[in-house]
Amino acid sequence: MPDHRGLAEYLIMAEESHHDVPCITDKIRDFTISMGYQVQDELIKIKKTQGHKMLAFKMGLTSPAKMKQMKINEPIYGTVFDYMKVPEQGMIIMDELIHPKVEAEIAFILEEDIEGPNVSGVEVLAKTKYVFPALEIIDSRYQNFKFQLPDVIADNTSAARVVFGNQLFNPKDFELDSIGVTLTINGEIKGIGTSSAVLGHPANAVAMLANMLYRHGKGKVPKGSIILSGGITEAILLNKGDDVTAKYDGIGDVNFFVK
Ligand code: OOG
Ligand code: MG
Repeated sequence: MPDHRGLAEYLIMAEESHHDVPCITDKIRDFTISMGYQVQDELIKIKKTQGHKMLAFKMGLTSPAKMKQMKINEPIYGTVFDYMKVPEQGMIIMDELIHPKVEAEIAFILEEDIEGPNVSGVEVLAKTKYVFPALEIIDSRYQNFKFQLPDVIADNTSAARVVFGNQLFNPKDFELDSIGVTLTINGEIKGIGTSSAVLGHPANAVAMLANMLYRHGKGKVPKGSIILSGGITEAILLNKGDDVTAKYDGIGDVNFFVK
């Protein structure tokens, strides 16, 4: 059995020192998905004892663009912490990160609990209070941003920073599966997509989260939870000086700078 706690500390050390590390699967050939989630659980425990609070759940690898880019075709979940939040029009600090990339997502806030095993996108929509646009800044702790599925799960799905749009929207007012998104850096278009890329409808990613948590014996997704449904376009590498804006049809813009 691998030392789950030790591996979680290895990844937190990489995050805190802003230095990438070799993949776990390079060292432990038979490191499985289930072990990956056990390391993630330890990592979350350590973060909580450090005083960090959970801000949101995140789903990852939910769109063809992301699955193709990372060469992994299975969705995963992780946890976003309070210290990862950067205000809209705020600054992310390059020197605190390793090789960050940005991706445009749609986030949900639940009005009621959802609990697996058979949650559907329709149920999620009925139990969603608000949706809003969100940018996720992912930062793999692994060298060259390359990993196998169990590695990225252990690494809390590369979670690093989030920037939330300022306005909340009622999901009933939108066709949530046909929101066009344009990701622009320094005035140049870097990514274009439509929200249907996320499992046909981003609510399906939230349903999948509930069903996965249930399968893993982790209970429900409680009301009030924020859930990031996964990148719509492929993730774009960031550089110092970047001015990043995502424009979402009908639900506004999200912007931040890289210092
Ligand atoms: C894993 C995290 C993916 C998403 O939205 O697809 C993710 C990675 O690509 O490093 O957050
Ligand atoms: Mg993401």
